[in-house]
Amino acid sequence: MGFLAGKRALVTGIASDRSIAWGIAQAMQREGAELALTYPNERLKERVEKFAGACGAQVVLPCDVSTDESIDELFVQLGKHWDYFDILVHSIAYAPKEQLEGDFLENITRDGFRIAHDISSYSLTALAKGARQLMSGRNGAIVTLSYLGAERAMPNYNIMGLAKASLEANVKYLAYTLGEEGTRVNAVSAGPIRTLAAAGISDFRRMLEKVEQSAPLRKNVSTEEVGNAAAFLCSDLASGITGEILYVDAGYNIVG
Ligand code: 0WD
Repeated sequence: MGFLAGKRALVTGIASDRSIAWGIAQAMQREGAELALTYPNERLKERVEKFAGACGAQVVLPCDVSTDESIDELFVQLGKHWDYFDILVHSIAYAPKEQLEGDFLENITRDGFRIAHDISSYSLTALAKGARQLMSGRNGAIVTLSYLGAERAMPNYNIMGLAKASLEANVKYLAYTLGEEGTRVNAVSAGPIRTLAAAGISDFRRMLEKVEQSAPLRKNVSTEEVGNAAAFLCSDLASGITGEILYVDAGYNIVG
């Protein structure tokens, strides 16, 4: 029996078979969880439905985290299928592409700042707010995805570094707030992985090369490795862990 047997997990952020959320969904399914998936727009609907078929998810619902209406509707619709659930996976980030390259000060705009923080950090708060009732009192767990650029200035990551710093603070405040209800909140800080979101970051290839050369394990991590860690964090095996940022980066954060 898997370590997530009997748990229900809502997974956001699957956009392709390279998505970190897909690695997480596969690990959670393997460990016995029942899944529901979301898609952000009509363009991705069919694709996410295929992924749902592949991981046995019976519930597939729209959710664009840029509006409260869409988030409210997600939980109304989810409530028709599930009267409770245990796990929320937040694997969502966005910033306009021109904000993710070159001179940070030259390229940053008020609007770029707002969008990056809204979609990449506030969306976690908003989803946690919407999920609160359905998750309360179940030893539930929320997990999100961060990156080392939250703590260190890195070339091209720019505005997303600020948004990830906000996301990590968000994890701690949510953990503090939801702890009394038995819900734990953690982040996985993943090493670079070539996904659709990563394609928006200028010179991403250099980041991959640097990790491969200098990380203690001399390799880049896979979505499977990130998925396994996220599944663990959301399981009862991690019942003593909350407010934590867990590095799954082949050890890169300890060097340099
Ligand atoms: O190197 C990497 N790939 C790393 C990614 C290293 C460390 C962390 N991360 C983080 C990302 O910042 C993000 O928070 O992992 C998370 C997942 O990203 P990913 O798996 O790398 O990228 P991707 O497969 O593109 O999934 C991100 C998805 C979107 O994909 P697209 O490609 O359509 O932008 O976030 C979702 C969407 O599915 N998304 C939204 N979902 C709902 N509403 C929205 C939105 N408004 N915007 C984006």
